[in-house]
Order: sequence, then C-alpha cells, then structure tokens
Amino acid sequence: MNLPENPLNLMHPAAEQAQDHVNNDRLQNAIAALARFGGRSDGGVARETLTAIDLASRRYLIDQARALGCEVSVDDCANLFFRRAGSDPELPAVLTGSHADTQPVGGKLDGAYGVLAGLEVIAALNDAGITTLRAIDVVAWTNEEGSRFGPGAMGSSAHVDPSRLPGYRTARDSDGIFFGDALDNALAEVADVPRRPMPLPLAACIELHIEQGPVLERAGITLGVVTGIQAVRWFTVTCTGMAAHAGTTPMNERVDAMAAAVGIAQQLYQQAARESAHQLRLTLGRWQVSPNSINTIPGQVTFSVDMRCGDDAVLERFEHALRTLLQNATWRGSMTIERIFLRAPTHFPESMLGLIEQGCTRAGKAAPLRLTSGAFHDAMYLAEHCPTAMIFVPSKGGISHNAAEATDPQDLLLGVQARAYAVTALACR
Ligand code: HGY
Ligand code: MN
Ligand code: MN
Repeated sequence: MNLPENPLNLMHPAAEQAQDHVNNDRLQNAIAALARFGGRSDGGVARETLTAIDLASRRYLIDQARALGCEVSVDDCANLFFRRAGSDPELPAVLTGSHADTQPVGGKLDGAYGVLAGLEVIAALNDAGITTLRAIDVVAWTNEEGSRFGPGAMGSSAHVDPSRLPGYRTARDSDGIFFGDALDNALAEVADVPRRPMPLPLAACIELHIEQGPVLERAGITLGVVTGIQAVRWFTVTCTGMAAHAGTTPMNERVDAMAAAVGIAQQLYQQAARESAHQLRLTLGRWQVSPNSINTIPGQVTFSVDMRCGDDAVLERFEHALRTLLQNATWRGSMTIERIFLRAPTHFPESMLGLIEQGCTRAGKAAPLRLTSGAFHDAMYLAEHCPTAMIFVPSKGGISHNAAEATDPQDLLLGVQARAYAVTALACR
C-alpha cells in the first residue's frame, strides 16, 4: 500500500494551517508586554495572585482578547475565559491556556507563556480564516502558584469542583488578608465581564508550559509530550516556645522555637536522603519567625514543607515520618502540623498523547520526548474533568521560579505551533 508522502499532512489540514500561521514576533511582543506587569530590574516578574498588579494584568489580557474578537467571561473563582466561537455553539469547547500569576520572584514565562500562546493560537486561526466546529476557550487560571495563598492551583481545582471554593476563601496571606476578600475584590474589578457557571463541560484541555527543569535541554530535544505530573503535598509546621532575652537566658533554660524547628528540619533532610532512590524532593521554602528580633529568642517559628514524588506511597511514608517526628519531640514547647495541599500523581490519556506527538513532530520536524512533570500544573485538575494533555518547551539551565528563567525564542515558537495543531484538530472534530 502506497503510504502518503507525509501521513501527518493528511491528518488535519486545518490544524496544519493554524500551525503555519503562528507568528513569532507577535508572540514575543506579547510575552514582553505582559512581563511589564510586575517587571523587576533583574528581568524577573513579581505578579502574585490577586494583587493590584495581577488585576491590572488581567484587564490587559481582557483587552487583548477582545481585540482578537473573543467573548470574555469569568467564573466564581475569578478564572478568566477568552472564547473564540465555533460553528456549533452546543458542543463543549476545547480549553487551552494556563495561569498568569507568578511567584514572588518569578520569570516571564511560567504560566504567562501558556496564556499568551493561547491568544496567539486564536490570532493564527483568525489570520488563517479558519472556522472550527467547537469553540476554543483560552483560560487564565487564578492562583496556580499558591505562594500568596495556599494551596496552589486554586482556580482550576475550584472550577472542576466548586465545593472546594468555600474552604479556599479562608486561606490567608502573610499580611492576614483572606483569599475570599481578595477574590471578591478581583470579581468587582471585572463587573463588566459576564459570569459563567463552573464547571462547564469541556471536550478536551491542552496546557502548554515551560518544563522548569533540565530534562529536555539535557536530551537536546525541544518539544516534550508530558505523560503525567508527580504527586505533591504541602504542610505548615509550627513550633511554639517562649520568647526571652538573648543575653540573660541561659541555654539550658530556653524554650527556643528556632532550635526546635531547625532540629526537625535537619531530620527531615536526613529522611529525604534515605528516599533519594525514589527521587523524593523536599523543600522548606517559607519561614516565619516571631518576634523576628535579633536579640529575642524566637517564641514561634512556622515553616512550610513541600514534598514531591512520582510514587504516592513514598509521600505517604514521608508524611508519616514527619508526623512521628513531631509526636516524639522531647521539648517543653509545642509543635503542630497542618496539611494544606495533597494531590496524587496525574496520568494523561494515551489518546491525547498521540495527537500531541503529531503536532510536535510536524512543528519540530523531529520526534518529541515523553516525560513526567516535576512541577504541578492546572492540568492536574483538568485531567479529572476532561481528556487533558500538556506540551513542554525547554527551560535554559532548567531554571524557573527565578528571575533568570528563560527559553530560546525559537523553542517558544515551536511549542505554540505544536499546541495550535493539537487544539485546532480537537476543535474540528
Ligand atoms: O510549584 C509548582 O510546581 C508550580 O510551579 N506552581
Ligand atoms: Mn506554572
Ligand atoms: Mn510556578
């Protein structure tokens, strides 16, 4: 049987056209423009969720989407949706996009690339004059990072299961502001935008994101087909002792919260080293000390625990070890633990991976690499709602959650082209 010259070419003509109309200058200009919202002198971006800067960036995205002819809507968790209509309004839409909030010191691409690439796909479809059967929704999820209000991925998880939202509203940031109040303020700022119910039925979801790790770069391969996302758990541990004078209090009479916290931390790192064969990753990223004075013995220390692993049983074992450490601590003060985030491993369906591979192969003219995501993403919740997949592009030096985060512009282009192909193919069936 004579196979067509390039079987991919006969797969999705509209998808090829969309892929070929992606415009790199437009994409790079969009990335630079959004990065100005919270832009830092070191080239990084500080745009934490629902801050004034984030709200300003949302208004910018709404204006950009409307200029592309999109219909804009917002749900009860302030997730923004930019819709390009399809020919059959009854059919569930294809969702793409990511998040626009950043870490306190983030980069220009984490999340933002995925949102702006979604708008670029719409611009490419407009340029190509393509009408898809299904609508395409580009989403900007609220609070994916979880750095200001924990847990992460609040917007996407609340969208697929609204029963989560009341609990999220009680989360507080380090200034004591409730997420619920920040959310109400954000919704008031977009009172002109129609509200949409959550969840809405969706045909499929594709998220495009930077890898934020070293795998693609070390493999020398530009495009990644993400097969799944590792499990994650977050905790806050609080050690409460007694504040006292640094100079007058003998060492053996202290109830020093920092000494206790550091002792627990050291034992956690030793436990993590024992699990290194399972690639367990431990981060104690945020410390709050009270009264945080150079010459007062800390009365209270709260620190965060972020643990990740592809094998949930390892996290279960590690959490048990952490709780046992706290229970057995021989100390006159008190220690409490609160789990604020738990997500089991995510696996994306093979049916989606094949299409993503087609789009990546045609864009990159080379086979993409299959890999698991070390970072979590909103796609981990969408995967429980509709057929979902992710595309990665490399991060230079594997660096992210850092002002130095960067990806080669040509790699960014290929990622958008791969996504344009897959999203269009899904929206035409
Ligand atoms: O923490 C994460 O994995 C994501 O980048 N917010
Ligand atoms: Mn992200
Ligand atoms: Mn991130």
